[in-house]
Amino acid sequence: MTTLRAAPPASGVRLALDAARDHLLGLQSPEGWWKGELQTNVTMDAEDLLLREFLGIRTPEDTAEAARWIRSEQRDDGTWANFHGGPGDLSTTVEAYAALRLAGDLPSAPHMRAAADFVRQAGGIEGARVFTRIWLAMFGQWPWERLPVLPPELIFLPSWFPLNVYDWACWARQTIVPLTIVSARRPVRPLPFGLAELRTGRASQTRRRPGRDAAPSGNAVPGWDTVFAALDRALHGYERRPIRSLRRAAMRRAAEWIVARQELDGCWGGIQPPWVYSLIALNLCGYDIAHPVMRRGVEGLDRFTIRDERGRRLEACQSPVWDTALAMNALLDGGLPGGHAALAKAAAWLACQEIRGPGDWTVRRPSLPPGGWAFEFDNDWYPDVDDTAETILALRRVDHPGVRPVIGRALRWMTGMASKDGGFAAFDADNTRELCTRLPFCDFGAVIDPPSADVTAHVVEALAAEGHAGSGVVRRAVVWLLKAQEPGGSWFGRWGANHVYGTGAVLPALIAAGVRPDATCVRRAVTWLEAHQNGDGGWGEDMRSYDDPAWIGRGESTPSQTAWALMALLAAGERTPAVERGVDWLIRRQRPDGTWDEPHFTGTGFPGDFYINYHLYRLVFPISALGRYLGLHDGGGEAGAPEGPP
Ligand code: R19
Repeated sequence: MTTLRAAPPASGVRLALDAARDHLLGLQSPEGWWKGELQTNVTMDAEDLLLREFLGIRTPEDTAEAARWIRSEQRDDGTWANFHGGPGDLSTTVEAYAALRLAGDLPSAPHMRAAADFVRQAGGIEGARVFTRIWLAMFGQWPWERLPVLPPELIFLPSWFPLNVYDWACWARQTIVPLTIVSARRPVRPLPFGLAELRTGRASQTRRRPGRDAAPSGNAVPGWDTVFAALDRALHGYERRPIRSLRRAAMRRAAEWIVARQELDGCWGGIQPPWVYSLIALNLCGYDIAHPVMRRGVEGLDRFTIRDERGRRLEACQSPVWDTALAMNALLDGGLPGGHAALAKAAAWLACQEIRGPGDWTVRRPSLPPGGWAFEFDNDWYPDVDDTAETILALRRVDHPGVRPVIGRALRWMTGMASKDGGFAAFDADNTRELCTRLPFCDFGAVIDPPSADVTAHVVEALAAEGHAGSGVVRRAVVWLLKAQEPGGSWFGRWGANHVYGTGAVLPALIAAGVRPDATCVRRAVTWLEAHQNGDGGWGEDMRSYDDPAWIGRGESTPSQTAWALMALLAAGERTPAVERGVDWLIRRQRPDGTWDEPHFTGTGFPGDFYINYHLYRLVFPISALGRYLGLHDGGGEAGAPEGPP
């Protein structure tokens, strides 16, 4: 198994690290933050055109540029995928096709014909996700009658009642509230073309997703599908004759709920789905395009738009806080002194981004004072525990006066966000109502936000670094993590791909919390990592691992995943040939300009459904791994660090 290759000489590692560090320093914004592109899939761009068509603001220039991008992402088999190298995705291909039809591409063109062939063979519009069919319904290409109903009256359910809006994960909540308005109004704004070539003519079946819906797991409640199918029929009946005054009040309340949650930059929740559906819902409630709320919303989209030689594309979300925290941790791991000007500037920027007010999380934790950070520039209603943990880890290492009170509030908020079972989720505490996942409406993406191993690990790491390793909160979180370990020794990765990410997060956290490197749980994880190292010395795990267990721990080596595995092994005290080969892989694959290529997506939005290529991951994680490797190597990292500004 182990090839006999000498350990990479420390001087080579240092050179690689310095080049990477310089590259990262060069990417910092004048304001102090870092932000890499957040690349996802063409549903963003297709839906942007459909949104503009719906609102009557679609221009020929935007259309041509977006179409150019969408065409450039089509693969040879005529399909569009949700991640690099992934299989063609039915819903994504339907949406891309519809957008290209808007742009004037003819069904007879070879690339369109190939796409339509795939769509029909993969189940047609009838088999596409609910979101896709809602888009088509808005343009008269799918009957509203044949979509699951979610009535706006949902907004009146009190927060203790099952399926009330606070039972839903925040991203689903913000998406569903506007969609209840849209599906109550059932708008149809016809297109000058049809999409008959994408139909199979068969009845639509509920979209089944491998690994989640197929075989009900132990705690799934049998019979709910039947119950919800009956409920859906009843709601369709109600939809025909709603109680007029109740419906009017519900629409008004839902619209107010939405308007109250618009952020300063015009977005909703910092993410694309709530943003576009909120614009559509408010438009249907009578907000015309000149209304300040609408104008700010549409103009805000512009700041999420990237334009380059391949055309125009939209980011699903932007990650400045996350990227800044990761970049700072990487630079510090890589030996930059805590007093370096770049770090001071970043720390000052992060301190300004602190969330100082209540949000939707307050519903479940009403007496918890605010603190912490969101992922984005503007998302004050939805700070998250993951960003807060990583930001604490970064700020505490920087010599900057004035960050201590910010860290104190963040620690208090983060600690208060523990779920009842001792684990931590991203945006809410105790957001675990499985019932939400059973609704026929919910055939795409996670709709609840239960604790995950990766977020729990980041919290443990931050609390331990701050001297709370012995606290009850950390002890319960560690027990949660130990229970979550897979039989094979790894941990599932909720927000990164996949078991390599989970294990890469958990091992450093357990060690920081005082678990000994020779503990059985650590040894089992080390064994799992070593068993999944590729022959080339790197690590990689394909997104298909979320649907097919045969892919767990398997995939082409990537820089970020190799770095995660290395950080786990280094935390466990490993100084083995496996580590040397991993470090060697990073050094050999580094580009002359100091960064790495990473076409593979290694970030997870929703297991099975939505994936992210965070463009800074290829750089920040290798820097951390190499820096930690050298630190161990030298017995306490004194990497020659430049002083002063970059
Ligand atoms: C760790 C830090 N994180 C905890 C934050 C990660 C944020 C990733 C950006 C997510 O952007 C989104 C969010 C939601 C959606 C949806 C969606 C799916 C199902 C429903 Br119901 C509603 C919306 C689709 O695309 C998205 C992108 C890294």
